Amino acid sequence: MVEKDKRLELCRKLEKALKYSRFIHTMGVAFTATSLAARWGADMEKAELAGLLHDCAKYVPLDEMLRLCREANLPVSDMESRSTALLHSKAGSVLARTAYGVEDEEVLGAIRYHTTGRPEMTLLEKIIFISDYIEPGRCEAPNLPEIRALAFSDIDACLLKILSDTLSYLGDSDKEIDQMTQMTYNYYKETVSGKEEN
Ligand code: DGI
Ligand code: FE
Ligand code: FE
Repeated sequence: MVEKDKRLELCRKLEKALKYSRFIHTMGVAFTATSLAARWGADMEKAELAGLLHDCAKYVPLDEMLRLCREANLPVSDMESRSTALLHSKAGSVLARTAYGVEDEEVLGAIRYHTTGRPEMTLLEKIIFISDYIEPGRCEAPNLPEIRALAFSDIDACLLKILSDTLSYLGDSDKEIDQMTQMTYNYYKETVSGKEEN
């Protein structure tokens, strides 16, 4: 687990950077991520750290997010350049490094891909993506009891269900679908159904 003093300092800093409701969500993600890490054999300290920091850039203004990504040489798509809802994850991975001193690439990757996922996610990336969706404070998404159970029984099937429900939700609300979200869904649709056929 994250060392005690470091964890206290990090939580204090996040409490100031986030709205109270977002801070509580963050604690829920960190807690859920450590539970999933214990279940699936991932590094619990990395899971906790990535969970704590995943939304660290949530309230950074869009122009500042763009500057962070530009300075870190991270490419930003057209759609991302218009949306803090999408860009906060990529910008968050930069801020985690520059403002919170995180150097671990696995942790930074889990922050970077927590909104859209990506094909061939690492175990830690899957854990943060899923924890963000199922932490105890989340209650609006459909199928949560089924998805929460799947998170502990079949992690890839869980991932696919979240991606499929997210695409349905975005389609129903006439929201533009990010290329990476679609690519992630396509990839896991193939791998999960491929597994079922064997
Ligand atoms: O930051 P959180 O609210 O905890 O959750 P998040 O980072 O998963 O998602 C932020 C928002 O991004 C959420 O409202 C869903 C949205 N999102 C994810 N994929 C796409 C998307 N929005 C659009 N327009 N297109 C996507 O492909
Ligand atoms: Fe987020
Ligand atoms: Fe989140």
